[in-house]
Amino acid sequence: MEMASMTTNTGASTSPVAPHMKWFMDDRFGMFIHWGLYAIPARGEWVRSLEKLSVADYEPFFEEFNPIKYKPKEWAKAAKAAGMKYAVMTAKHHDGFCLFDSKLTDYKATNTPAGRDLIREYIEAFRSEGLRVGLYYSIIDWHHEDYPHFGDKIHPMRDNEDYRNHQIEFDRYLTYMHGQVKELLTNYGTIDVMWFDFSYDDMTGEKWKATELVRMMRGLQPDIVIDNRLGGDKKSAEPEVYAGDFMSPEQLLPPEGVVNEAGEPLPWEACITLNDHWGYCAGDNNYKSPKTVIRGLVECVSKGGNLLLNVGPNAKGEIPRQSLEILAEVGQWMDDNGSSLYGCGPAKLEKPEWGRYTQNGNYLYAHIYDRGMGPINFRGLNGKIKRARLLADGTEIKVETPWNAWEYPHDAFISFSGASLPDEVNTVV
Ligand code: FHN
Repeated sequence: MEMASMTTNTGASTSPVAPHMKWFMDDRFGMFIHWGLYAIPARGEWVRSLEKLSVADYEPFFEEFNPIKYKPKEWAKAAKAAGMKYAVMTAKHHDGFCLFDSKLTDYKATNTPAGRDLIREYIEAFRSEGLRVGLYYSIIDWHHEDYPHFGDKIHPMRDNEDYRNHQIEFDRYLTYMHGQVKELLTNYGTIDVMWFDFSYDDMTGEKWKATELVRMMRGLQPDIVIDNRLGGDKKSAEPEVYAGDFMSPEQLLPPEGVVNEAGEPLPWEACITLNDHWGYCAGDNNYKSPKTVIRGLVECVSKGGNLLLNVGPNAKGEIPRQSLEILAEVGQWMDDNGSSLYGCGPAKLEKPEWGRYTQNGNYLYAHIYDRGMGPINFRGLNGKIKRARLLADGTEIKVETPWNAWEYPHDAFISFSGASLPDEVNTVV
């Protein structure tokens, strides 16, 4: 993918980032959806491996899968109301079950009592609500006969010997895997994100024939955004073709932004669960609060990244009530304050002790967490701000004098909007 220097929202040039990444870096907030047969045992998406379930043990779930309450339009509306701009849904997870009508396997949703192409319905529903659509695709496959297993003990191949001993079959598996990716990029219209999962140990890069795979993908959909989990070194000065378009930290927010060897900022997206599991887990009520989600999203954007927040629908096809309630509250905050995140990135200012800054062109946003009782000192900005307002309701803020945040009822923050910010304040996205 040719690398062209790209101006950010501020008009300032920044490190070379492919033009097709602009929407991704503007939208900032997406919904991750882990759904499949594992929603029936309801003990997370690794249940088959962790409990060493054989093909026969797992088969009943295939025979009974019938999500009668699956209404993807409701999912899309919930994502949109939460302020999410894109989604990524599992087309196939490690158990090999395909939620789409693949012609390359019988192990698919259209052959279960569901009898539906669940991915096609997801894509149509989310697009109709104006969200971009991504697909998660597991390159690990515990079901495919040519993906080497060890009896009924299921775990990915761990070393070259396993790979060498299974080369012939594995090449057949790669033909299958590449073929399914081609189906997904051919039969479902524009796909905005392809989220592969995952390379490990020496099972990386060309072991997946990743160069051939990505070249095929770019031939079909040149502007598709691809994650970094086919392997390779995205931080390298010369990343491999398959090194992907963004880094994908998981269940953590990087301490700083993510940069390459040259110190240039890289696109990144933190994928985080709402409770403790990706796939539906009936007993997991350890949900993050709306405030935790909001502050996590603000932190991502303040460091130049995105947040992909996961929901795990149940076997009936419903997003858990607790998830919906959290998303709705996050959405109320986003209604008032989303402009401080969409199209924004880091401000080239030291992180203030009371919270975080984000910036978009001449608009600087102060996210004030510690409202304490002391006056807030906008260090280095006093006297340089044209106008300051509370985003939630437009209240004027006079920042020339020490600003007493506690005087305002809002847990929000202010937007310094003005014709010109201090010269030293430039955005690096
Ligand atoms: O093994 C998967 C896991 O089930 C889940 O899909 C996460 C999401 O990023 N990725 C892998 C673990 O890193």
